[in-house]
Amino acid sequence: MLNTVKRGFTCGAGLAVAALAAGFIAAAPAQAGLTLDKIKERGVIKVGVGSQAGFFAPDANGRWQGFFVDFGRALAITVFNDPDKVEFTNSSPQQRLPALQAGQFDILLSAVTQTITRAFKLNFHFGPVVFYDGQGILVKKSLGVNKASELDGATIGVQSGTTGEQNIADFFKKTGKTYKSVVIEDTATFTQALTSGRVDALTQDGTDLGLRRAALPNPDEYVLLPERLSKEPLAPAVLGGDDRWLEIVNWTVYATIQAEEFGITSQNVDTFLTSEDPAIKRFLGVDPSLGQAIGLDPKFAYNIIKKVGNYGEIFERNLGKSTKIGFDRGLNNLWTKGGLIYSPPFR
Ligand SMILES: N[C@@H](CCC(=O)N[C@@H](CS)C(=O)NCC(=O)O)C(=O)O
Repeated sequence: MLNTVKRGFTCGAGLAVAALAAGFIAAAPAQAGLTLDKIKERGVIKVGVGSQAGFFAPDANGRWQGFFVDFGRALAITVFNDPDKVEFTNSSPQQRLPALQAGQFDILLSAVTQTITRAFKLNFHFGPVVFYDGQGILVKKSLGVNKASELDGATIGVQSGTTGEQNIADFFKKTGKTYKSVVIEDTATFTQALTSGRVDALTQDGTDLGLRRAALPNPDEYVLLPERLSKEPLAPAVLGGDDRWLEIVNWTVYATIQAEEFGITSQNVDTFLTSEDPAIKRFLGVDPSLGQAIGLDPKFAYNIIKKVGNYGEIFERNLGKSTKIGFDRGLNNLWTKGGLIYSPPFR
């Protein structure tokens, strides 16, 4: 039996039902071009984010930092050539999807998994996957469990509104073992549920759990089990119906990826301005024909790389080996290096 402490807006099939009940599905789609007009009039892009150091968190000065935050700053450069014309607002996984539907955000950069239900039932359109994740399970070491398949009868905390709710149910259906679910909305309460002993384990995106574990005073007392229960491709989400806005999101992300493939960084970008390579000339706007043809500042990619950096720099600065988080690139490496990160051509 599921012991549901706080059940609300859930994902997958559950989410569709909850959304229908709450009338979210009837939300009008964004109209072509209007998002950009609205943003320009307002002078700032409204971005919904989570709160998890490394992905998205305010620093000591209240300035938002993190992997997803950097893509928001890149977007502000494409639109305004100013990385600060973006307003980040924390919204829980349960609240953020209806908030995007209600037009409270222009975009979610909050580790949202791209799923078919969210596309068709919620009318969300997804930009490029910026992080390939998979659902994990974090347990107390004292539980003595080394593999997910050894879990039987455990009490497991799941965060409401996440894909994790459905995935964990699927997982236990497959293993034939039992579990008790405790559904929690608030992100701080979620971690406390494990540290206080209210639950034996937490399940969420593996990266999220890795970040939570790293932030604990005693991380060695917790183990992130090796299995990944699902595919969690995390992508920017916008409301369907405004193709131009979606394309601006797409090519902003692609600019960071293509720059890494070219070997262009925030440090060396100016040395590429004299390159004779026609593809690099187009990419950096030295040849302005591309920017003119698409109606963007021909230097938008140059400006992004100069001020925010390429995909690899964004990854390393926020999550990489030089940080205390210390993630490997893994699937999030370039396709030329065995990963899945790939940009279509800039031409
Ligand atoms: N990818 C999953 C989970 C998303 C999620 O909950 N992500 C974590 C960060 S990795 C989060 O936003 N936590 C912060 C919060 O609860 O405010 C989904 O789309 O349902």
